[in-house]
Amino acid sequence: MEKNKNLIISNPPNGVAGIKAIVVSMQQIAKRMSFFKAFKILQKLNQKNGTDCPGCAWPDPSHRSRLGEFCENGIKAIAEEAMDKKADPKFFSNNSIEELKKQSDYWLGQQGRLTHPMLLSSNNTHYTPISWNKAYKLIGDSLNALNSPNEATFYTSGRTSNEAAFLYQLFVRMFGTNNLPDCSNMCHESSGAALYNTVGIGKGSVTLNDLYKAELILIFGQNPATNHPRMLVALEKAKKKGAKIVSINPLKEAGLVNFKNPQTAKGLVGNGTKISDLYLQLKINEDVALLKAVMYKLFKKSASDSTILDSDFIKNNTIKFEAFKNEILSNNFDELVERTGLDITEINELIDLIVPRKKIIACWGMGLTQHVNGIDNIQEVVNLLLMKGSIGKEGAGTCPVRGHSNVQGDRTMGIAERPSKQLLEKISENFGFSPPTQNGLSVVESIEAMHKEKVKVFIAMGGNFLSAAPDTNYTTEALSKCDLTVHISTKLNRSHLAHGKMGLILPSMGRTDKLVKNGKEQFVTVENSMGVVHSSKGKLTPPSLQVESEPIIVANIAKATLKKSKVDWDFLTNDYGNIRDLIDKTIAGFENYNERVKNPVGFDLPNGARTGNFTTPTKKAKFTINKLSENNQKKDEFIMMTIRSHDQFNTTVYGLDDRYRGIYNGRMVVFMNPNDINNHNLEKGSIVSLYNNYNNKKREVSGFSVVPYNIPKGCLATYFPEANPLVPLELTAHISHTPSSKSVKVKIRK
Ligand SMILES: Nc1nc2c(c(=O)[nH]1)N[C@H]1C(S)=C(S)[C@@H](COP(=O)(O)OP(=O)(O)OC[C@H]3O[C@@H](n4cnc5c(=O)[nH]c(N)nc54)[C@H](O)[C@@H]3O)O[C@H]1N2
Ligand SMILES: Nc1nc2c(c(=O)[nH]1)N[C@H]1C(S)=C(S)[C@@H](COP(=O)(O)OP(=O)(O)OC[C@H]3O[C@@H](n4cnc5c(=O)[nH]c(N)nc54)[C@H](O)[C@@H]3O)O[C@H]1N2
Ligand SMILES: [Mo]
Repeated sequence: MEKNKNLIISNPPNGVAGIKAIVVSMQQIAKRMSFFKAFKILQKLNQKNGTDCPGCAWPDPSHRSRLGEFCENGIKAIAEEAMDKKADPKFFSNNSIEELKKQSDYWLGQQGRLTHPMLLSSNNTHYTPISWNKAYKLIGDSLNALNSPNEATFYTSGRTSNEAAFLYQLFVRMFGTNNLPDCSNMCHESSGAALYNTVGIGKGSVTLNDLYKAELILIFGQNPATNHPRMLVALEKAKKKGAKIVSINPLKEAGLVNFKNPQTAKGLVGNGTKISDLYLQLKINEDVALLKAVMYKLFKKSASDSTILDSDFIKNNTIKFEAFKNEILSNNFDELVERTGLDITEINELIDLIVPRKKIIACWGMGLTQHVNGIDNIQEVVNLLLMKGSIGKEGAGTCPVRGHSNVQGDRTMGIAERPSKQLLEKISENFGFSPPTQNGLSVVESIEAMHKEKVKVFIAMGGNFLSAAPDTNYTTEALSKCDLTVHISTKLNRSHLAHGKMGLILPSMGRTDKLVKNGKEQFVTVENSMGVVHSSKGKLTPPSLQVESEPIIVANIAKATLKKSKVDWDFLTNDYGNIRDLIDKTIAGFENYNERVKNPVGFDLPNGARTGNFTTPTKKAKFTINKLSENNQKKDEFIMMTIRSHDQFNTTVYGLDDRYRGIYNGRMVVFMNPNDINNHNLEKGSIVSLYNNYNNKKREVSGFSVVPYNIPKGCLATYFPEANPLVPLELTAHISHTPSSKSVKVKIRK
């Protein structure tokens, strides 16, 4: 078969950022908006009292760079959200659904901001304009026609503000269901569940200040140069203060090798900072084996050196230590090492770094959470920290690096399909109704229920459910079986094309849009990855007068649906401070919300694990026993991870390059070890199909170009969402139900 002539495969660089990052950012802006508009928003981006970057959830330092407190990918997020082009009613009349389906995700995104509410009525070929009032009535009537509130499901993506999220969950519970799946289900759910079980809070424990004080930082399964670029600034600072950094990742990610800080003059012209002191390229999903091997050796060494483990901490602050220790020592060390694919000397180097240090931070991303044993991965990381007494004190602790800019806040506001008893009690107390107590549906469960026609109305507050979810073909079928699908969105995406019998697109404001209500400029609030809550105010004129804010859309859906409601929805949306007053009364940690959020740097939410006051039932942290991954890869099978390129934000594709991996002008690629390429009689650029047969269902994608890459043998990497048709819906993590999109077994053929 012919090769893809447009695709350029080159050697990945030895480091990231520098002047090139600034050049690329400027090009992205030039393509999408005027420099005047860009300047207006960028000078306020992530500044105190400014606009929170809609991109990732990395926190802002207390001192903000005057050169600009943002990164290349933040600029791309802004340029994409605030682009001048518009997908208006004329665009929809010129393009049928069938025509739009043929276009790429990149093309769909480049058509511009949505400007008007649009309806796809039964059997129509095009979306056509509908008034807001008619749209709200259609939603209210459709919800009220259901046999039970559980026949509707209400998705949330992590850019939604605290105010919108709080109103949304309140409305959904007043309507009568806990069907509140959200993007966390596909993301850090495993972190939340594992941390809650072991240290009593489903969030990370560290602050930026802790990172600067750490002696050792372990980075598992994360690619910060692309996904949290400003984390590299913090890592550089930590290094300057003496921290050692270890990266544990099957891929050699350039940003974890060397970083030239574009926020400093030195970073622009100098050699940059070496980030990782040690880089362990283990096989996909063998983190538990590595951790067990390390802890095995720590126990052996501690027999003759009592300073290695923190015995006082273990004795006073933890439970189940003996059982854990026995399990670790029951392993065969050599077998563990063998599984990792690493050399024993590399593992010994890691052990040598851990032995003398007590202030250890573990950071992680999707490389740990998106596996069947996602919870085991994270609990095993916690075990290591507990052994060393590395939690609940300065410079030490857990650092799950969250995805969307407010994904953590949405959960705090009650977007949860399995809500806590406390939350339901507070809602009942404050709003005079009994919220449903039965657990609701997660993302995967919602897809199954839609497919079985048990859920008939699907409503999404942001996101791109279809492209983000696993098993694309099955999920398309599931959505198309609904009576009504509703998307509250800023931009056109593939989910709008996988509509139910009727489909609605409701155009929403984004983080950069300015909102004035009754002559008063409104702001919203968000929570970053380290539990700091702060305000965010948009600066730009919204793309059309028809575009509405998320809280107002929720309030109007509630008014059109709920026959009697004790909540005065108009009062709440007349001034967002009124919503915050309700949050203040309902959600723990938000006392005096409106006052405290006036602080330009925001305020910290309570975090027991941070101070060593574990909020578990026993008030102690818990050691756990965790399973190794199921290691039954057949001879011709590969384990495939699905990851992000440098030019995308989840399903939003900014461009076709992945500069830090040497790929230009194409996304349909499969990264492969050169030995595997030879053994399969393939070569650089060969076009292949990837397929599997999980649960006797045939799944296949084709047209992928082979890229020789520094990746362990037997492992592959592809981009999400292109490879999502291969991710089996049923293959999910224990307890958290997170799709296992980092360990998909596949076979390859020409
Ligand atoms: N620009 C940009 N920023 C983003 C996003 C984006 O798409 N674009 N997405 C946002 C969201 S929602 C999220 S959740 C985060 C995602 O941020 P990341 O978690 O950094 O995202 P991934 O690209 O999925 O990369 C996961 C990393 O895990 C590694 N990995 C895969 N399998 C394993 C394994 O078994 N073990 C180990 N140790 N490593 C493994 C991969 O090589 C890769 O480096 O970023 C957020 N920020
Ligand atoms: N195979 C595979 N699948 C994955 C992953 C993976 O690593 N591999 N990662 C998973 C992860 S970590 C996540 S978080 C999910 C992401 O899943 P989602 O959160 O569903 O996806 P996004 O791509 O972030 O959503 C983009 C859309 O959100 C809308 N949008 C953007 N900003 C706003 C806003 O301010 N308001 C509103 N109302 N709408 C807005 C736009 O219309 C845009 O098209 O994907 C998951 N899927
Ligand atoms: Mo995510």
